[in-house]
Amino acid sequence: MFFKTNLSVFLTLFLEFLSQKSMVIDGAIDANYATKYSGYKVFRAYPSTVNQLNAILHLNTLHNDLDFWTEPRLIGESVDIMVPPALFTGVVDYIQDFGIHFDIMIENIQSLIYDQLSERLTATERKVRQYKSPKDGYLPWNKFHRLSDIHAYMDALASQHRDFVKVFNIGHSTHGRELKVVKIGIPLKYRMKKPAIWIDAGIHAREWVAPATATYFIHQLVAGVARNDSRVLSYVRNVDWYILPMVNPDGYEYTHTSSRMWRKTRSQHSIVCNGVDPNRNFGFHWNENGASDDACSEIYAGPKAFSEPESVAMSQFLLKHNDTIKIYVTMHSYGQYWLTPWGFTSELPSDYKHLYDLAVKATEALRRVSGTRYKIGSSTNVLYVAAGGSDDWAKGVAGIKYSYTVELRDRGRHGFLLPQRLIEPTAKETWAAMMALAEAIIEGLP
Ligand code: 0X9
Ligand code: ZN
Repeated sequence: MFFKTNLSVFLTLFLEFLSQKSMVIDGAIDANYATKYSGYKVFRAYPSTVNQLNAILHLNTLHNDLDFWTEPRLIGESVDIMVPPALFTGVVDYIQDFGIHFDIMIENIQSLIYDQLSERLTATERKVRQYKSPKDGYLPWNKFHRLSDIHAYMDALASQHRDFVKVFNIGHSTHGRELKVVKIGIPLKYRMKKPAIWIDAGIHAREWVAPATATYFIHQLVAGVARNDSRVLSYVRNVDWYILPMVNPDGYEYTHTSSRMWRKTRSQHSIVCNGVDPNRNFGFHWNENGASDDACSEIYAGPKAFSEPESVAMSQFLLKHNDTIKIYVTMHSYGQYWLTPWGFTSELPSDYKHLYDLAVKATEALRRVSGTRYKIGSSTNVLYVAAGGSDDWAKGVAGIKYSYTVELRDRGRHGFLLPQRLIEPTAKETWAAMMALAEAIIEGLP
């Protein structure tokens, strides 16, 4: 019933391989972008016995076109699976044969993709956009933006606020796109060092709300200083903020032009399938549990640790600044989890209590904004085992004590296809969590 690859997929990928360019600017949208996911559904399965859990685990190995949005882990915990129309009957039969209960969470992925992009702007918003653009330092949070706009926005802020905003490039993606970091902080006298917070987003291409949220943080910091907000002034006087809103720009652009549900990078280590999961590519317990050797898998760890220029650039920067960076935050979606290391083992780090206490402060501040609840715990214990993640590396190798993966909204109603109207509420509450982190640094972390 299930075949691993088919000829047309192979040919498309091979043609893409032949036409790969070293430098790619914003690409045009493919003709089939609007129809590619027609009829795709998301199933939520509830394995309730060992046998059923094993059946779901086995299903995950049967066909690469079944995209597990969450990994099977424990009896009683749900698993979200995106199923193409051609596999629909086969999957229903399979799940029913094992007596597994399931719901259909998303009836038609393509119509959610359409809804996500077609939400209308108000007349005022349209008017504002006529004379304000990212190049003027304006980026509205009711829209998902292309990479060129995000970068233009960062550059504009740096040139408008030279005294406390700096933008620099820490490397390039496989296709030659810049990995732009913004540093926001009012310098101390004699160029003395201060504690810093690192925030990155967009390591997984399809998790669009994460980079959007990162740019919202940039806005909050810059606008807060511009209006002399005493709280924000204290955050930028006492803390330096390094923000990399787009770790995986090739993948992100690909989700805008070719395949909305793409997760990985766009490198080619095999002629059959592209891309490495950058969050399995970091060199700490690399390619152990929860990662794959199969280039066609969504959790492909790569041919070796740090095979991807994106993970190399980020890790080198973190190592260079690990004397000042006190907190590492990497933003993903979805699920509303505030995760601590470890992701490679179910054992907890010895200082877990400190990490947990700070996570409580952050998620309580977040919840006070509009009631959104987060679950806190170690990645392996709360989600699933997955080695080679950036969070584990940041703690285990770079020695950054407070390392977190934040899985933003929602809990599966829209999954990766969060509507544009929810960008701002998501970003706003998460910004409250970031302020709590800064305050904790200022008060003194254990
Ligand atoms: O699987 C992942 O990489 C993350 N979840 S996601 O749905 N955004 O893909 C969780 C990563 C947690 N950290 C580690 N496992 N190290
Ligand atoms: Zn992710």
